[in-house]
Amino acid sequence: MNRKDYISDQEVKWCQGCGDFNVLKTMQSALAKMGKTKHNTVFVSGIGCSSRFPYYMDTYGFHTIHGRAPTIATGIKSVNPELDVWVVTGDGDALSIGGNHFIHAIRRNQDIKILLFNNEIYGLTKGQYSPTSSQGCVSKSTPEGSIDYPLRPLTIAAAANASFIARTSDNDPKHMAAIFEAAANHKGCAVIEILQNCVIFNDKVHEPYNGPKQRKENLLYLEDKQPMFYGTDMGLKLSGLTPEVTYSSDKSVLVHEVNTSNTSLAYMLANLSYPQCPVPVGVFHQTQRETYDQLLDKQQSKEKLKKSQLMRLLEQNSYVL
Ligand SMILES: Cc1ncc(C[n+]2csc(CCOP(=O)(O)OP(=O)(O)O)c2C)c(N)n1
Ligand code: SF4
Repeated sequence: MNRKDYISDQEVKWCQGCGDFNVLKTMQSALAKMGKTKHNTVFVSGIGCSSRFPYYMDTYGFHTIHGRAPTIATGIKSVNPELDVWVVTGDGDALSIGGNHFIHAIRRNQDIKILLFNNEIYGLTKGQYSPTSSQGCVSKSTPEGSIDYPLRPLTIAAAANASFIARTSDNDPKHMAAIFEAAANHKGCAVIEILQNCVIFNDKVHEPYNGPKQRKENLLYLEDKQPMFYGTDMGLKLSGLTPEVTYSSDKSVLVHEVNTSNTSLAYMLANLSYPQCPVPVGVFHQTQRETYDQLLDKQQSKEKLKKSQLMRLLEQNSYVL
């Protein structure tokens, strides 16, 4: 298998230069590298530019209804646990109209991988602000600048106890591919925020930290069991319960732990924002617990057993009450 095997015959309708192209290419290559079969792979999306993704993958796909992709994906995985189920959603799709669905799919730990394309704007509808837009964001619906406090998507994932939480960037295919692979190998609900550029309505919104020249100084590359160093000589520590930047020579620089018993560390990392702090990328959190499809299967097997015992009893023709 190679990338070409995953390219569909559909004309790609994203704007030239849109960050979605890189995500698409990277996913196609990653699936080929992992040897994933097309007939066992499905992409489920909601509504938005990013949600056109399933058309462009030569796998199974379902372009569903606004905000409901995680729920439909939950159903798909429940009835066909053999499938690798990926959800594609935008910051508007997942966090405005779909906020509720996003939370509940995560808390159930259904074995689906949610790719949240965060461009901090509604792209498809031509540039209204979204729940992740920063304060001051001037958009079609906030001509005087947004006064809302933005949501940080991975704080929601941590609050809903996601078993896999990660962040990557559309302009770093190598990093993206590694995260996609880690998510694919995870059994449980994976939430991956992709910092994505909407070249038309919110161009360069992430550039101050993920631009090719800026990322070395401003991204914190998380590595399990490694100190949280970033930039030339900086690190992250806790002062009481508050994260604080410090020099890398400081002995109290935090050491990252991916597999923690709860999502508190992931929540703290997900809440960091530039320019006060670096922007973490990589795997924030990963734990293992039974998934929704496994629990459902167990429950149904028990029910089937009960039913078959009852049927046997009934077929005996005589029984004592
Ligand atoms: C029920 C309903 N409400 C509103 C819309 C309009 N609408 C379409 S896509 C969208 C948001 C898209 O933004 P996002 O999820 O961030 O995706 P992007 O286009 O940026 O990839 C909205 C509000 C709709 N299609 N259906
Ligand atoms: S409007 Fe923005 S997000 Fe949508 S295709 Fe164009 S560049 Fe991409």
